[in-house]
Amino acid sequence: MKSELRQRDAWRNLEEHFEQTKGHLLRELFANDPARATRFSAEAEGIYLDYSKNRVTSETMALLFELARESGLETRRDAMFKGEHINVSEDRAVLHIALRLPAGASLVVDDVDVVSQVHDVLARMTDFANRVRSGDWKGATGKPIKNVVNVGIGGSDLGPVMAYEALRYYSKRDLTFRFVSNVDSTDFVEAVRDLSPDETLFIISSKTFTTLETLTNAQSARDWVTSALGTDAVAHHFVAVSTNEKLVTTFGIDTKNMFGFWDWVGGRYSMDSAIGLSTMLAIGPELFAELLAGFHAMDEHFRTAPLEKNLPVLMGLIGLWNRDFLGCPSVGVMPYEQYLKRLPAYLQQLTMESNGKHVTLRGGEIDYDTGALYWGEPGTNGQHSFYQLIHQGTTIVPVDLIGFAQSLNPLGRHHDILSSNVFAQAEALAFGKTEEEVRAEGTPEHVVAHRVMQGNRPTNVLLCEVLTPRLLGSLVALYEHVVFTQGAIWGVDSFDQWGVELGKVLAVRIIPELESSDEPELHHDSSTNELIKRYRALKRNDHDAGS
Ligand code: G6Q
Repeated sequence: MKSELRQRDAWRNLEEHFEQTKGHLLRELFANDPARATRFSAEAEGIYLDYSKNRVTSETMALLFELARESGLETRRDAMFKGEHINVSEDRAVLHIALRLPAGASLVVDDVDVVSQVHDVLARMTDFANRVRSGDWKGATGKPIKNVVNVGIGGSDLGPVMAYEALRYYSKRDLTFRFVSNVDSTDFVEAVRDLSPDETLFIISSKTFTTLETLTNAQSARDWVTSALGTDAVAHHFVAVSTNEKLVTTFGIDTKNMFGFWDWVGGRYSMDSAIGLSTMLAIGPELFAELLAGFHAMDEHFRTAPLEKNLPVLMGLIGLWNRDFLGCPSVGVMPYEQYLKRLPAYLQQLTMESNGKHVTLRGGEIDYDTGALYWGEPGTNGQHSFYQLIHQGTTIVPVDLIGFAQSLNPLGRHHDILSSNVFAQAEALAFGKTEEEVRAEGTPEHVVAHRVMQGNRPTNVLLCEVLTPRLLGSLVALYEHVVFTQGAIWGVDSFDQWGVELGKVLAVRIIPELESSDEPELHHDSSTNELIKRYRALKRNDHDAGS
């Protein structure tokens, strides 16, 4: 029997509609409707979204809005904003939206006003950031802090790194920022090799304070500091961001140097919580407040704008149409802004950890496609490598092209050259080049087929004025709510991540097998056993013993 979603009238109508319209070409759709660009565009919070170069008609959009309504998107959205426990598999509220509510607002969840909690932590972060930035906070030898190293992984790393890179233009340049995430010792060693312990502050960022990678790196950081400065130095050189007071204390960080958050903030939705402490240290509390204001403005847009003009809803629905009806397995995100170079990696976690699910909220098996693969690189670099496949490959890859009208570092003609590529790529992907056009250029017959570009390849263009902290907040919130929109329709729990657990558990079992000085008895499958034996032999530099 088909799933609930596939039995919905709107879904069935969309299937039928797809069959009738799948031969439509963007060339024809544009030729037949001179107002297409204005009809299929929307704007909010400084982001102009042109979705006209997607394979949709007014009817497609109407059916998609119907699907959203039939699937209860608005009810589920309102439930999130009210703090209901919509993360069912973990029985938690999902309240990253509360992290950016202005002071004075109120949101009572499970009998607690979370907004005042949020602003208490923000006030402590502000005080701390001001002390470090002014040089008032001193290291163990009395020197001010010059270097900040965030130690965290996944949601406790990708947001901080992305935001630091994105807002580097606005950052305090006499502070150096490093981010250590990988348990590969190279990450830590390279991050600190040119730093002095007495001028370095570590932020240990871990929601649970149980994550093996982060605790291993934190321990190495602690050893690095204490071997140079003694144990008392920990209080001057370590702060923690976590929900777990007990384990922070056990690690040796005083809770007065701890910044808390709450179980209702998912890791991948936490860059605007205390996990953003490194961001606040980099750009200062005032610009951090602007970042939060940008998030909040997009939240309000998502909460109140009619679906037909609602940016996250529009992008979410188009993504779903491309995924489930056109059958596109991936989405490329290409920011034409060098400062956003880590945005694709950030969005990869946000989207794929949230919607890479194969069961519904109630545990039913899913018989349609959910989360697409997200990937990307800043433009124009990607154009000189993988764009070939996007233009002429056998897989259709819908692309989000993110452009800005102004550069933060204007230099000669650079910015117009960069931006021309945003528009040119969208144009080329949509309209391609026909056989006749290729021939008309005098192309020798044997290369005509090679030079034909089918076109009809979907893009969204997001055009903004200039990258500011506020704009970054709105842009990230836009994608958060795109994920929400799709998750609500697919009926999945976008806020858990059980899929990452098994590998972690198995690794913990394997660690002693790699470390043991005696040859361990291995009880895995033959492949895993052989790999472990070979690793142990190579580790001893005993090349014959592996097989
Ligand atoms: C994000 C995930 C995951 C998490 C990391 C780090 O949504 O839950 O990426 O952020 O595993 O977890 P800790 O912050 O608890 O160390």
